[in-house]
Amino acid sequence: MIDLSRIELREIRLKLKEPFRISSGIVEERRILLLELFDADGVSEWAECVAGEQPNYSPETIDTAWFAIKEWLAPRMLGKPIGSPESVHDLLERNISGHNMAKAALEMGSYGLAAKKAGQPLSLFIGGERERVPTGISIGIQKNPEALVERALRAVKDGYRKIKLKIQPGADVEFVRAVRTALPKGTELMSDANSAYSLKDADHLAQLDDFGLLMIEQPLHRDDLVRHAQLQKRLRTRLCLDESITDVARCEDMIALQSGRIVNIKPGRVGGYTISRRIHDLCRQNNIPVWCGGMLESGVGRAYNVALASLPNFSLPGDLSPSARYWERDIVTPEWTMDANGLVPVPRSKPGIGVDVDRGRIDALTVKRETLART
Ligand code: OSB
Ligand code: MG
Repeated sequence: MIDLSRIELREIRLKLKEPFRISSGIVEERRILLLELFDADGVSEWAECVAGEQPNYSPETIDTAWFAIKEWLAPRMLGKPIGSPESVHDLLERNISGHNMAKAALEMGSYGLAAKKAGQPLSLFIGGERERVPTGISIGIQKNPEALVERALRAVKDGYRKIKLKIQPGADVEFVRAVRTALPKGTELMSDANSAYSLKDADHLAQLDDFGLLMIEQPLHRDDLVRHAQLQKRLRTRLCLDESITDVARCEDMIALQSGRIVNIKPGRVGGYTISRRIHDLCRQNNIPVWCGGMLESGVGRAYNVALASLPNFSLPGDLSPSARYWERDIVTPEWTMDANGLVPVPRSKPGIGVDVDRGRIDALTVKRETLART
């Protein structure tokens, strides 16, 4: 049981080592919303809201999430004993549509807190089985194919199990060809368009079939499930949906319509762990592989992704790169690491999220702070 006495929200700024460009926008410095959930028993745990700076990937941003948490979501939880974190999703969903990332931050934080109170590591608490999770890297759009090849080769040398190339019109077929030619044979390669294309581009995208990609992620708009199905019929390469899968029903639609054959599960995008789990189970029943996506999280959000990816049907490498891929220094100890085989260890001994937050460093990075308490 959890019983939240207060929630602290803060925004920290954390500069990426290198700007990250996707088809819909670029980020150089993350504005990260961290939450600290305090239980009436005195136990506390950290959580992260994965909403971005701009409403490009999804309609949410850090600012809309802050507002939604403060005005609508936190008041539903504060000062009301909650039997199990599994009930938080329904509690937050009733008559509040959208705002999945804001909901997910509280919902996953409830799992983190409940795990800590139960004296269990988060991965075991949710039924995770893997002790290490295989990891890929997501490489942003570069100014030319040479720059992309250089980064992809470095990533293979580092041990990453899957190389994902961000693409957009004008930076696609020739960029992917250059990387495929340069990489060792058999390297798992894929691309992610973040909705940059339309069905008119089907013939153009079919050129990517030559490169034996593991999948093409989200070529069309998030609402285009029918059009994704039409596109899938014209491609040999499997489509994977990311932005489109915002709940279990959208995943059922994807399966019924054959809009895609693989799902990228981001717990933030679907409102948290409960729905991630249902999507995971639905996909397992339908032989759809899933993998855990990322949103350039700090070490706190990463803890939740790594724990989720330890569930059994996460059969493909996730976007779960180690701390050093993103930051000069992460905000957690120990930092997230990856071994030479591209495996990230899942914390399996410490209760809760499994990493400590460096409070002095967080304080120094904080630009905004607010305490929400029961009114
Ligand atoms: O589409 O998967 C995406 C980052 C921000 C927004 C959308 C996406 C991404 C990534 C980053 O690909 C993956 C990571 O966190 O390493
Ligand atoms: Mg994606």
